[in-house]
Order: sequence, then C-alpha cells, then structure tokens
Amino acid sequence: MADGFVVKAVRGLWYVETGEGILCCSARGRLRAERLTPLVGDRVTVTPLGGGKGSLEGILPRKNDFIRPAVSNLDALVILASAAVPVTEPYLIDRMIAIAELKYCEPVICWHKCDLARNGELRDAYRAAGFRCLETSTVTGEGIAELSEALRGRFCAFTGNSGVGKSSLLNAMEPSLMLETGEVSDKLGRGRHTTRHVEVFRLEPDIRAADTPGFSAFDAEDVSLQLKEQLPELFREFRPYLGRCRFVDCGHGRDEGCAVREAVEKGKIHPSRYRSFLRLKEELKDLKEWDFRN
Ligand SMILES: Nc1nc2c(ncn2[C@@H]2O[C@H](COP(=O)(O)OP(=O)(O)OP(=O)(O)O)[C@@H](O)[C@H]2O)c(=O)[nH]1
Ligand SMILES: [Mg+2]
Ligand SMILES: [Zn+2]
Repeated sequence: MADGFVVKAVRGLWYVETGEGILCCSARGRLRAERLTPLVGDRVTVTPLGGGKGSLEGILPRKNDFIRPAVSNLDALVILASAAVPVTEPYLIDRMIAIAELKYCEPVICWHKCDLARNGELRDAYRAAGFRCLETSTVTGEGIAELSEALRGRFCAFTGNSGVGKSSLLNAMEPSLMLETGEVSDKLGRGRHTTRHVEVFRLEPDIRAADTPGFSAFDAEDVSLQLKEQLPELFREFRPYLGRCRFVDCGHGRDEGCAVREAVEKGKIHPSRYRSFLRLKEELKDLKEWDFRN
C-alpha cells in the first residue's frame, strides 16, 4: 500500500501521484459501497497493481471540499475576474469568496487581462475589505511574480468564467506547462470551455495548482445550509457591524436600524458587495434542512 495525491479525475479513473510515479486507479468496491467519491486534491492510499495501474483503497480526512471546482484540501482559491471581455459579474466573485470563507480557504482575487481593462474601484474595495487582490496580465507580465509569491508552498485551484484566462495565467507562471487555451468568441464575448477537466500541476516556487473548467450559468452550485446560516459573517467586512443592529434577528436587508446597511450608506462597505450579499441571501432563502438529507 502506498500514499498518494489525486492529480486528475476522468470518467471514473483517478490519476494518483505516488513515490512510484503517477498511477491510473479505479476505486475499490468498498469506497463505492460507502458512496465516497475521491476528489482531485485528496490524499489517498493505493495498492500498485503494476503497469502504471493501481487500486484506490481509501481517502484520508479532508481539510475541505468543493463542488465547483470539484477539488479538496485547498489552501487558496484563486478567483479570476476580468474587466475586459468576458467581463466578470461581481456577484460571481462574491459568491465564490463566501464559499471559500465558509471552508477556511483563502480567496485570492486576480483581476486578469489588466493590459486590456481595469476596475480600480472594485480592486480597491476588495483590498479595503482585507482580501489579497492582484492585477495580472500574461501580455505585460504584470502581477505574475507577485501571484507566484502569494501561492508559494500552497495547494490552490484557479476558478472563474470560461475565457477569463486561467490556463493562460498558469502557463505564464510555469511556461513548461503549455496548457491549451482558447480564443473568446467574438459574437458572444464568451469563452469556449477549452479546459475540460480538473488537473493539478506543479509550479515554481513549490506551488501545486489545479486548472479547472470555466463555469457557465448551468453548473451545479456549491450551496449548503451552513452557507445560508453563516452568510453575514462570510462577508468579512460586515463583521464589525454584526451584533450592532437594532434587532437581534436583523436580516440586514430593509430592517430598521441595520448597522450593516448604515455602513454601506456611510461608504464603509462597498455597495457592490452589499448587493451581492442581498442577492445571495435571496438565492439561499428557500434552502431547508431536509434538502440536505439523503
Ligand atoms: N489581452 C489578454 N488576453 C489574455 C490574457 N490572458 C488570457 N488571454 C486570452 O484570453 C483567452 C482565453 O484564455 P484561456 O486561458 O483559454 O481561458 P480559460 O479561463 O482557461 O478558459 P476555459 O478553459 O474555457 O475555462 C485566450 O485567447 C487568451 O489568449 C491577458 O492577460 N491579456
Ligand atoms: Mg482553461
Ligand atoms: Zn442588520
């Protein structure tokens, strides 16, 4: 039996990095019986079967796990956004931040393609809220070294809409990767879903990074009852105001005497973040405990 790390999952086969190289593994019956699906990022135990094959026997306890992208044990989630085509909706950034915060994973916000366009206002808003927020470009090389430094020694996944430049940015950080990239469609201004599966690569200096397929509006959502219950705290710049509202059960919407809304009005919280909070709250409002029993 050997220890390993799942670097890729394709159609019921897991590619596991071990001391003997990468083994292509199928999951043992016991895992299937327990309905445990290995994820990219899992620490696992495998039995080598020879010929580059193996049997995946067990999954070590996870630090966290995500549905989109389907990965586990992340130290950081690199959220790519762009002010150029395809423009990223701030709501998507804020939703991913909330999910990362829930799972004790650091969100790193990357305003990419900054050679084409910038959104200085939002960049500053995220920085003021306490996030690591970089501007990067594969054309000018801006921010690439800074991003590599921020991710040193960590396991992270790159996420963001299709065409935002995840694979290109990874190539810029580690030119030996030569990952496939795709033009953004002129007509629709959308990406072409070039990357088809999650895969982990090693980058200098001592980084493990997963490239992931860009998402579209139809993907499975990583929502949970915990996300709903903890939502206000997951917007970290709201925390100083929580508990200061007039009513203990304040929903931080139109409620009278809401300290969060007052902070927005006084310019302490950016309105775009507050709008995202309200929209996410609305989206989660019908989630009930029984939706999560199976
Ligand atoms: N101007 C400019 N274009 C970029 C930059 N980074 C990526 N691109 C272009 O954006 C397009 C999409 O890049 P990809 O790396 O394929 O995007 P992706 O996020 O991996 O897309 P999916 O794999 O579909 O999710 C390509 O045409 C890239 O050349 C950048 O910093 N500046
Ligand atoms: Mg890609
Ligand atoms: Zn309130």
